[in-house]
Amino acid sequence: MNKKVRKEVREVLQNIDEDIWEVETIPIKRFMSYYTCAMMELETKFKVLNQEFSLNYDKNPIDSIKTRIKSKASIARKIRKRGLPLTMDAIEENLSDIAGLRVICSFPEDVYLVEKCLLAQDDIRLIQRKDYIKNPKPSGYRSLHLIVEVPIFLADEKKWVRAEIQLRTMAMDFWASLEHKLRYKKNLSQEMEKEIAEGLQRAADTCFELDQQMEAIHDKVKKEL
Ligand code: 0O2
Repeated sequence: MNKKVRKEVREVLQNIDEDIWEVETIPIKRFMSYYTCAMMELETKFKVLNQEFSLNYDKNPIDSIKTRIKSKASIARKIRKRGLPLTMDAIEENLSDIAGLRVICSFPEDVYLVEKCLLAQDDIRLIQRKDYIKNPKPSGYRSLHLIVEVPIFLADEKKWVRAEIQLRTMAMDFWASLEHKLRYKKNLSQEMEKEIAEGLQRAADTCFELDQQMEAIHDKVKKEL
């Protein structure tokens, strides 16, 4: 087979893969449902923590929780981009963000408090931790990222499933949501892109300062109580 034909065959095979992946077969449905279950387990853990803090300490460290399951098209894109085969084994081994939770906290100290309480639970395995609050990304992005494994209990087995948790303050979330929208605006000149990136970095610093100010006020209020 010459190079061109080989390339064509490979493309056809890849497309067939992708078509099969998009079909809602029972194994694929089951595979995806593991991630939905892990997401639900984790969401409940955060809700329980918030409830407990609200009862015992009269505070709610968590403002809101957003959850999402990565779409199958997006999983296929990511796995292809990494040059991996589109198989359930490869996906399970290499993608950690199929189940995603975003936990929005009131103050920076709450981010670390919620992290500590979660990781203290004996059914949580920490796989990876990236602190983009202490070490922001060049874009200005701040968040605490945790990859964890949580057990899900099925009818006849216990399965450890991975999920990505992004913990951040409301100010960090406000910045990240808008930056995400603006990043997708295309066809900008290089000069304009640079200007926007600088503007976004300044805005990220403003959000950080706002967090610091609010935390300082919060500390004062706490001392008065
Ligand atoms: P989506 O749709 O949000 O899920 P990896 O995730 O392993 O491919 P990486 O870079 O090691 O790659 O992961 P990292 O740094 O932990 O960041 C992954 C996620 O963090 C991103 O997911 C975003 O949600 C968020 N993130 C990281 N950097 C930025 C940033 O500069 N701006 C914004 N708004 N969000 C950011 P995805 O995969 O991009 O997409």
